This record gives sequence, structure tokens and C-alpha cells, in this order.
Amino acid sequence: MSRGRFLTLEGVEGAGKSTSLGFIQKILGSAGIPHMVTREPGGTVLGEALREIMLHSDCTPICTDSELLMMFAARAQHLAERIRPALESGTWVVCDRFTDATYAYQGGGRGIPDERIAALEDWVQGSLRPDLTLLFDIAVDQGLARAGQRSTPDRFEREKREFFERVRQRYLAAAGREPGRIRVIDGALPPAGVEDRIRAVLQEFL
Ligand code: Z5A
Repeated sequence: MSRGRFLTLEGVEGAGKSTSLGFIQKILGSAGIPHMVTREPGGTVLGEALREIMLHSDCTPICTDSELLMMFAARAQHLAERIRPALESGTWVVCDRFTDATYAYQGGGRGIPDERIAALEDWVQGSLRPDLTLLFDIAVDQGLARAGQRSTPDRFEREKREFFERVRQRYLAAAGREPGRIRVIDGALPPAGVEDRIRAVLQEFL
């Protein structure tokens, strides 16, 4: 049995990742590909508990190194409990955010040096990297306006505009370095346009 493929979705707030999960499931389902959908931080009981602390805990300050280590603690559990077993059984994994988000948010946004993130990436993931990453790109103001129409902002969503601009630039720089793996989707297109673009990228990948 061949190993499943590992797909990740990335982007700044409101770029349309979560909305696009539905399109992706539809395309993989029609192609008869067994797959599971998950998210980071999260995907396991421990990961969801850490997500709650990182996104919604207002009772205690969280320093940048703690945030980085919690992201990778959640990721280690996610890999051990769900991602690796699925891939090994031939199931494709579609994950809403993964380590590119760590380089963008904790690296670009918070200013943690890339070498520290890379050391944890190597430790926790070994050689595992996503096979394909869809980067949903949108102007920061437009993404924040979309995200702002929802419930109370979480710990990240309360950051300043400049933080998200640094995050976006990090993502675009990563796509520039790895154009084969990271495919940029224009998140400002209407939903049907985004779906067409995802379909084209996935058909090429399949
Ligand atoms: N984080 C981190 O710092 N480091 C890490 O290593 C990881 C994560 C893994 C949780 O992520 C936070 O964790 C995240 C980074 C941090 N920070 N924040 N904030 P999340 O993915 O769960 O949360 P999110 O980024 O805030 O997701 P989001 O705001 O929901 O964005 P989205 O999924 O890209 O957008 P959406 O929900 O699909 O769409 C937003 C709205 O726009 C919604 O009303 C849609 O109906 C609308 N929409 C979507 N697409 C369109 C189009 N094409 N046209 C018009 N309207 C649209």
C-alpha cells in the first residue's frame, strides 16, 4: 500500500482556508481518495487543550518561547496519534495549518529566529514535510475585515496590523523559495474562483 499524501492549508486570517476545506474534500472524495481533515493547533485531545490555552487564555501571559514550544508539543502529539498513522495506512491528510504557520507567526510575527524553529521541526517531524501546501493569500486588511465579522477576537486576532503584514510576507517568501510545494491561491477571488484554482492545482498534483 502506498503512503498517503500530506496536504496543508496556510494563510493570514480570513484568507479562506477553512471555507476551502469543503472544496478540497469534495475534490478528493470525487477522486475516490481516502482522506482525513484536521487542524493545528489541535487535532487531538491534548492539541485542542493547548489550542484553547494559546487562543483563548486571558488569565496568564504567554511568552513567545512558551507559545513556540506549545505549538510543537501539540504537533508532536498530532503526528504520533493521527497524522503518521493515517499516512502510513494510505489515508491522505489535509491539515488546516502546519509548520509553515510556525515560521510565519512565531518567526515572522513574533521574531523568533528561524534556526530555533528549524531545530524543533527536525526533532518533532524528522524528515516529514507536507507534500503540497495551498497558501491562501489576501491583503491583510481584507482578511482581517472578513475575520472580524465573526465572534470575539482570539489572542492572535488582537495583534496589530503590522504583525499580520509580517506574517503574510513570511508566507510569500516561503512560497518564493519553494514554488513546487507551496502553491499560492488568490484568496480575494469570489468563492467559485477560489474553487476553480484549487481544482486546477489539485488536478495537477493528482
Ligand atoms: N498558529 C500559530 O501561530 N502557529 C502555528 O504553528 C499554528 C497556528 C499551526 C489559529 O488558526 C491560530 O493559530 C492562527 C495562527 C496560529 N491565528 N490566528 N488568528 P486558525 O486557522 O484556526 O484561525 P484563523 O487563521 O483565524 O482562521 P480564519 O480566520 O478562520 O481564516 P480562514 O480559515 O482562512 O478563513 P475562513 O473561515 O474560511 O473565512 C473567513 C470569512 O471569510 C468567513 O466569513 C467566510 O465566509 C468568508 N470567506 C471565505 N472565503 C471567501 C471568499 N472567497 N470570498 C468572500 N468571503 C469569503
